Amino acid sequence: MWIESRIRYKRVRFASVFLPLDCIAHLTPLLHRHSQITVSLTLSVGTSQMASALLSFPSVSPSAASSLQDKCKGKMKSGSSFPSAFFGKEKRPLSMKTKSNGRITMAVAVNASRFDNITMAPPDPILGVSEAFKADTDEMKLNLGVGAYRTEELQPYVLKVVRKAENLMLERGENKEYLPIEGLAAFNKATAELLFGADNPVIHEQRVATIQGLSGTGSLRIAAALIERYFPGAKVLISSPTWGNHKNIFNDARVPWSEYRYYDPKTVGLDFDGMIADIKAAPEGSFVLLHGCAHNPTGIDPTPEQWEKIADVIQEKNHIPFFDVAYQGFASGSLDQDASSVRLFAARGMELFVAQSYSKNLGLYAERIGAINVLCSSADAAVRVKSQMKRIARPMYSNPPVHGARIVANVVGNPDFFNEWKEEMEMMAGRIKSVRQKLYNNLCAKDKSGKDWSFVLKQIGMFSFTGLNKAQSDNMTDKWHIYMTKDGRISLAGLSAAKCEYLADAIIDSYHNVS
Ligand code: KET
Repeated sequence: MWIESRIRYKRVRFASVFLPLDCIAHLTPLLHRHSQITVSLTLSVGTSQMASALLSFPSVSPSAASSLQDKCKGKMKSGSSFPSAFFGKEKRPLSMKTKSNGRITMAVAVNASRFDNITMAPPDPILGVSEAFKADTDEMKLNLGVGAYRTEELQPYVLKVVRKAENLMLERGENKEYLPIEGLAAFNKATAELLFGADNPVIHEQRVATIQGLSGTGSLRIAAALIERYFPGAKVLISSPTWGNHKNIFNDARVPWSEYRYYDPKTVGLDFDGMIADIKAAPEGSFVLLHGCAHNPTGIDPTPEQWEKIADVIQEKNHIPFFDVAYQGFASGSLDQDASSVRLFAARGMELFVAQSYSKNLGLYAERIGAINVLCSSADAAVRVKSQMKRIARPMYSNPPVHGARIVANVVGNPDFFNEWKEEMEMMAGRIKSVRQKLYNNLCAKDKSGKDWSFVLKQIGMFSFTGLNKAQSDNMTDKWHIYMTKDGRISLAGLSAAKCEYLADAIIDSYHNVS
């Protein structure tokens, strides 16, 4: 018996052949291996032979078989049937259609998935590093990938003041009702005041539209959606390099972006002239994404004088500054000092965006607490902007989580807690500074090549941008079990004093012995 077989791959028919029935049986294992292949059989034979043909497909489900029987009713010769014993246990979709000439066509889709065109995504360049670290069993392993603070024992740290605020919340027995779309009012007030300063006129004039966001990332994403909706075609200028997720955020929001020069590998410092030239050259009315403090990944910030000049050119070009403030208080140890860049722009009467995060400075990484603030030129504009941000948030995640918002509101709202927080922040920033110094001392003492390692001390914040290239960074991981991002960034927040010497050895080896 010959059977017309149409073989399809990913819905495209690429073969139509007549095969002997025996051959169909040989096809079955192939179909199992290549689950995307669909074979349609057109049988121009009696139903008993058809039953035999179905035998070749042990994966056809009994329910599908009986539905086939139903559909065949009246179209097949009497006495024919499809015993369910013919069909195996595995469930496979089966459909068939009849043709007027009495030929019966079966399409047997063997485990064909609708997701066949979805390829494997690459691991995340930052969070993927933690996954690889977990899988390493070497006892010297060190995770300097993600920017997350660790104790000297390299353990995650929950701030004492956070524990106190949480205990207070437990005592009060607060409920779990939905928050409004814009988040917790006490949090929104506290976060805008922390950013601009409680006595800043922009607060009293109610010119800041603030909504609680899903930490820094979610807040940036809301702003990106607002730009896409209300500034169609406007470009976002992003520093080169920048935090690995910025481009993803704007890509997903379909906001075009381009880069401005920022880091100069020759001086291991700021390419200030390049930065200014690129901001000047951008189309008028672009958004300029700026790291409020502790630039990630370089650890290089403009000086106060340079900030003034950046503000000048942004104003000149009618651009809109868009600050990402993920490290307020963590860079210098002072909340006010780390907000000075944003305040400088606000004092010029500029309209601007600021995304805030409490992941690092309050150690609330997993609580996903942050905010998006839009400073407008009038209270009326702020009300309208806020209403539109709520409109964006509602279908995205409806309303934000309450726990982290209450922690922030309680810590900032209670003067004792607030002072304790500042002390703990200074302690964390201080520990990072001390391992930075120790790493530098070790690099200088151990490396006899005369290389200038002083950039390690000049950089600020959680990270050091080592200048190691991808091959050298791979060596750090493969040979020394030190996990870091492939752009050469190391998180000093994940380094202990005890591991500084080991890290220095690894950097020196990678720098000199790998090119
Ligand atoms: N902005 C910057 C500059 C930043 O470094 C981070 C996080 C965020 C925003 C967002 O953090 P969130 O937890 O959404 O509030 N950076 C670290 C973690 C990460 O990549 O998600 C990091 O660079 O390691």
